[in-house]
Amino acid sequence: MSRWTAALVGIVGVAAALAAGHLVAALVGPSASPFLAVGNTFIDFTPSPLKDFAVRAFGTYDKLVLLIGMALVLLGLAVAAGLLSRRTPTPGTVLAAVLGVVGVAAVLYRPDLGQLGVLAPLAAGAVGIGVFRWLHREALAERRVEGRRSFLIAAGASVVAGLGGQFLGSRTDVEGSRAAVGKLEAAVKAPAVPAGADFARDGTPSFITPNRDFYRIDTALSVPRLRAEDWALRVHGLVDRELTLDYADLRGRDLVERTITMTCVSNEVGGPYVSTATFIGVPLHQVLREAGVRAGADQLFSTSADGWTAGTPVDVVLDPDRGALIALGMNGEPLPVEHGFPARLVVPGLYGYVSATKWVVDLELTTFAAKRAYWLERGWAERAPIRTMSRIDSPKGLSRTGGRVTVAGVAWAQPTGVAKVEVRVDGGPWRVAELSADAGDDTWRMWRLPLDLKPGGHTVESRATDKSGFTQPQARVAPVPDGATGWHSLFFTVE
Ligand SMILES: Nc1nc2c(c(=O)[nH]1)N[C@H]1C(S)=C(S)[C@@H](COP(=O)(O)O)O[C@H]1N2
Ligand SMILES: [Mo]
Repeated sequence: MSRWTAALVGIVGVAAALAAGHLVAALVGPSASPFLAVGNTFIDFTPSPLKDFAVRAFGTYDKLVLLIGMALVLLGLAVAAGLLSRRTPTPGTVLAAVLGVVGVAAVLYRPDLGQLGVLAPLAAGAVGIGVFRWLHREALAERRVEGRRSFLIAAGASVVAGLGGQFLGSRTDVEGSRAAVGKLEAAVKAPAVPAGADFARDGTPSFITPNRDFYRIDTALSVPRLRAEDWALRVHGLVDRELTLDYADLRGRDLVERTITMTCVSNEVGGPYVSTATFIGVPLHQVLREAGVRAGADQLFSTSADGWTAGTPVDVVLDPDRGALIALGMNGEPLPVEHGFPARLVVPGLYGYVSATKWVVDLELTTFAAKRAYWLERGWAERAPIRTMSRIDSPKGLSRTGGRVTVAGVAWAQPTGVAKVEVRVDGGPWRVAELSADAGDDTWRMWRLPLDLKPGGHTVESRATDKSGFTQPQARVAPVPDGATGWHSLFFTVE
C-alpha cells in the first residue's frame, strides 16, 4: 500500500484506541483514560529538575504543553507504525499492544483508581489492534482505505466514542453541586480589609486576589471532580477516635473566615505564585481535638482524591492561634473546582506543598519517620515555613519611565507579618518605603516609594524585614529544597 495509506491506517488505529479507552474510562473513572493516566504518571515520574524547568518555562501552561507534546509523540508513533506495516500488520499490532501495556501500567500506578480502571487501557489496546488490523486488511486488498466504508466507519466511530467519553466523564455535575451549596455563612467573620491595604494604582496587585486570578499549582492533568454530596473526610491514625465527616456535617458547624496569603515554594524571587483570599471553613484544630491526637504523632499526613499527599507538622495544625482551616469556600463562594472543591486545607505560614491539600479526603495522624509525602520523594524539604520576601511590581523590568517614578510592590512573611520594606537604587543607601495599611500577619503587605531619578539606566532592589526583626537576606538561593531567597532586583531606564 502507499505510504500515505499506511500512515492513515496507523493514525486511525491509534485514534480508535484512545477513543475506546476514553469512553470506557468515563464509566470506570475518568482519570483511567489512557492518555490522562499516562500523562499523570509521567508527571509523577518526571525528574525534579525537568519538572522545575517546566514550571519555570511554561508556568501554569505546563500541563497544556505536556498534553500537546504527548499528542505529537503519539502521532509520530502512529505514523511510524503505519509506515513500518506496509507489508504485514505485525509492527503496528505490536505498537498497539505496547501502548496498551503502558496504559495498564500507568493506571495500576495511579493511586486514585480501583482495579476496574485497567478496563480502559485494555479496551484501548484491544480496539486499537482490532481496528488497525481490519483497516490494514482492507488496504492490502483495495490498495487504499481513504474513502472506503470501513475507514469512514472507524474514523467516525472514534470521534463519536471520544466525544461521548468526554461528555460522560464530565457529566459529574460539580458545578451543580457547587451551586447547590449556596452561600457559606460565617459565624466568625474575617476583619474587613482596611482601606488602603493595597497600592494597586501604583502597580501592586489588589489586596484580595479574585478567584480567577489566584495562582494555581497542582499535579492533576484533569482536575478531580467531586460532588459535595458524595464527599467525606476520614480522620484516623494516631487518634483516640476515628472520624468520618461529610460535607453537611462540616458546613453545619460554626464556620470561621480568615484572610490568608498562600505561597508556593517553587516561586522564584520576583515570581507570581503568591495570592490572597478570604477563606471560610472549619478550624482544623477543632476537628483534630475531636479525634483526639495521641502523643507521638508529629505529622498530619493529608491525601487528596487524586492521591497527592502533604505532610504538615502536628504542632502547627493543633495551634488555635495559627488558624489552619479545612476550607470550604474562598472569596464569598464555594471553592472553585481548580482550588479544591469541596474541601481543602489552608495553613497560614507554610508553603502549599506541605500544607494546602486540595480535594482533601483523608487526614492521617502519623510521624515524619513513618511516611513521606509527594514532594519529599522528589527532593523537597520535610519542613517548609514561608520565607520573608519582597517583590517589585512597578516599574516593570527593562521598561522606560519618566524621572518621577513610584517604585511599588508586595512583601510577605506569614505568619510573622511584614514590619518594613526598604528600597535602594544603583547600590546606594537603603530607603524605607511606605507600607500599606496593616491587614494582619497572615497576609501580604504592599509598599511604595516615590523617586526622582536622572535619565539613564537604573537598578532597583528591595528587601523586607518581618515583625521578628529578620531581614530578607541578599544571598540568592534557588527554590529547591525549601524556598528561594535573595533580593528582587530589576533594571529600568529613565528617559
Ligand atoms: N491535591 C493537590 N493539592 C495541592 C497540590 C497538588 O498538586 N495536589 N499542590 C499544592 C501546592 S504545591 C500549592 S502551592 C497549593 C496551591 O494551591 P492553589 O492551586 O489553590 O493556589 O496547593 C497545594 N495543594
Ligand atoms: Mo507549591
